[in-house]
Amino acid sequence: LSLLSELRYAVEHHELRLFLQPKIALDNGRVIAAEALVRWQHPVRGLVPPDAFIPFAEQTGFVRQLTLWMFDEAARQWAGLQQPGLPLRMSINLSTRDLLDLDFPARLDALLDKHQVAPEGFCLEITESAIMDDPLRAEGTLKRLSDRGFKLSIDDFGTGYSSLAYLKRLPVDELKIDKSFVMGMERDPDDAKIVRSTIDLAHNMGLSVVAEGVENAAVWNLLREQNCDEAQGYYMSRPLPVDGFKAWRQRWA
Ligand code: G
Ligand code: G
Ligand code: NA
Ligand code: MN
Repeated sequence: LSLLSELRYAVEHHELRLFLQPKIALDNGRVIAAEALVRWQHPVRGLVPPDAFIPFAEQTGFVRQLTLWMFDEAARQWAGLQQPGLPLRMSINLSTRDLLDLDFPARLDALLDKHQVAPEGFCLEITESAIMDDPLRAEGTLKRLSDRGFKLSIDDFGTGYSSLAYLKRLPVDELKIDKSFVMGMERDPDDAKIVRSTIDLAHNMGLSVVAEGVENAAVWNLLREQNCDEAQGYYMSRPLPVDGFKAWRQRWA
């Protein structure tokens, strides 16, 4: 069986799982968002991590179905994750393929409709490199998504080749500092400078900034001192199945 037919089978037979990892406000410790990350519960191979199939899904174009499955599942779970006075936004990862698909915004609309949820409840994460594959086309899709009310985030910021002049034109709300810089900031002065400058850059452009890859209290504290807005990482929680996430959140609160 080819990997592609196995993946098709996986979607049809409910083998994909949506895991969630919290994004936490550094000033008050509140859980304000959760990033949806896919896992594959394979009947024989066990829980398969996305690195084992996302690159393949991107090459073959299957990733478009995967993104829609993730969005459908996130929208289905959305209401069950809201608490009074504590709205929780869900972040979904997009790929280049989604940005090139002219029907993509309409497909998301249909899923919002199906689950009766609003676009403002979702953040769409896009890597710099996905945008730079076809910047004009990406810009068009991102504008349409932003006009609809979706929040947009630039993922793995600092690792791609986008120019700031170009990013300035995009209707983006958030920058996510790549985890390589965050994980290195305690021991590597260059990483520390990159993190600090990215926080300043984001704020000067009126954007919110998230540090991913926060693995210990020291990094959490450094980021807080530097007025970083949100943190995500193993120090607070690994990506968890939805039930596990809900239980973790009760303990965290
Ligand atoms: O969850 P984990 O850190 O193992 O993810 C590894 C890689 O797979 C990351 O680069 C992450 O962005 C990617 N990934 C995880 N879930 C999704 C998804 O639903 N869609 C896309 N396009 N990428 C994902
Ligand atoms: O590419 P993207 O930024 O979407 O990928 C997020 C990936 O980073 C997920 O696979 C998640 O498991 C991983 N991740 C999240 N927090 C940490 C962390 O603190 N340390 C490390 N090493 N990986 C992390
Ligand atoms: Na991401
Ligand atoms: Mn990232």
